[in-house]
Amino acid sequence: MTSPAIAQHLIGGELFGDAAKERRNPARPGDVAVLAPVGGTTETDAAIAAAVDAQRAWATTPAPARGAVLLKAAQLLTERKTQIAEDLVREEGKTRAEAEGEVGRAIGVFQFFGSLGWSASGSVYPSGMPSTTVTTRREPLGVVGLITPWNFPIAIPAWKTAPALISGNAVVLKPAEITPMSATHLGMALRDAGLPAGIFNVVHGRGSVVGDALARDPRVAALSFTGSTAVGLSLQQTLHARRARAQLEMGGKNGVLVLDDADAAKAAQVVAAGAFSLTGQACTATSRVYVTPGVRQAFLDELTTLAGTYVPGDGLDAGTKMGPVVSDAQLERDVSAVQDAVDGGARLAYGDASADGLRFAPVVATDVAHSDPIATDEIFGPVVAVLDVDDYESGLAAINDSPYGLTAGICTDSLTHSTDFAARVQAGVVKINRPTSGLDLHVPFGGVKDSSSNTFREQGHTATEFYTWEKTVYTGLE
Ligand code: UN1
Repeated sequence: MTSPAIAQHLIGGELFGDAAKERRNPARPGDVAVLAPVGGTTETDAAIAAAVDAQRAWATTPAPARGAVLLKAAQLLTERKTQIAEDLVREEGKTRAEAEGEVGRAIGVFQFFGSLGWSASGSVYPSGMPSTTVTTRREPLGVVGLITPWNFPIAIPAWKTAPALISGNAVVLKPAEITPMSATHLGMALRDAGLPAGIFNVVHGRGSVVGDALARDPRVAALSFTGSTAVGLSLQQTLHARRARAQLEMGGKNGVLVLDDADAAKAAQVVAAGAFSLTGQACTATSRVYVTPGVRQAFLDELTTLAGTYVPGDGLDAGTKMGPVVSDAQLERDVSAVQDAVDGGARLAYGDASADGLRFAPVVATDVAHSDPIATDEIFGPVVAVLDVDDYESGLAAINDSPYGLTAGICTDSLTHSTDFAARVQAGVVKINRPTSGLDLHVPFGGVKDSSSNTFREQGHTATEFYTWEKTVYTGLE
């Protein structure tokens, strides 16, 4: 049996912490994947203080030199990729291919933002006043807090941290409690890359303690959060009350519309990948599908066949296509969503409400009404509801009739329908003949409605806007 990985706090450049809490591998209950410390307000306060102390010197370091540290961190993550991915599988459960893809994404993120150290970040305007030029500069906010979820335990911290650092901020990260090792790896890579002490800090602990302390502390200028809508909206209240900037990426109930003119097999592949990859544990996952009558049966036949290929197993075993559910609490959500749907009259075209440990096979539910919870509430598991609609317009209306608006998809050969869908669907990301999950790292990402604070986008160049404010400088020339 492999020994446990050791997660630690990183505060003021020091890695430390006792092995207070164990996290077991969701695929193998006997495997203690990680031992981690549990921090509280003392550690959070120390991390914020270290960040405040270090930030000014970092902000005045030339941007290309800041970028060089990020590029070095990318190189170290590349060298350590196999080990990081293995630790990620053991703590989170996803497959090795998914974990390696995720670490690869974190590497790409550091390469992208590291390179931005060389790019222009302000504007030059003609002034309306005589002999004057006007320029703008983007100033860092200072110390920023990051609260990140367990489902992408290294990619999400990376894509919040890199734009914050390249912009000259210092960071305090509170990673999800059940995936402490991935954030520790990120901290070690940044420290070993030569990032000055205090610029990137990691505090492990409970969201209601460490996360709350970050949201309340007046030294923390902004907070970027990815997680549930309930927690996000409550953090927003706290941040709003002290006029701190908030970036919230929250839940989704991502719908796909499959039209008669779609190829049934291709549409099923798009839906299966969106619904069952990552064990359905992505806020971008497909969880409701609307089909028009002419394609319904062929699509369902293809989808149930594909569902059978997602056999839940140990993510470290070669050939495993789908890992286990992350935790007992998540399994309980998955199982009760399916059970309630059956009690409400749904039919299960594939799967059922049972599990073997945390191994839970995909579920395809049909005969579901538009207002049934399985069609309206986020589940975060490999469960997809298939609903009948008469035509394109009623399908579009059904997708839009939701408090969420993160991603949405359409499967069609019609340019007219796909173009109209992209224009009218209420979602931050639209996928045409592609799975709702799976994002490029260099383009904007975010949702609308209850899925997002819908202010600043994550990812790509625009991500730096959240971590900076724009200053306007008038210069008289004579
Ligand atoms: C993806 O679909 O590739 O937590 C990423 C999440 C999202 C990221 C999804 N913030 O699932």
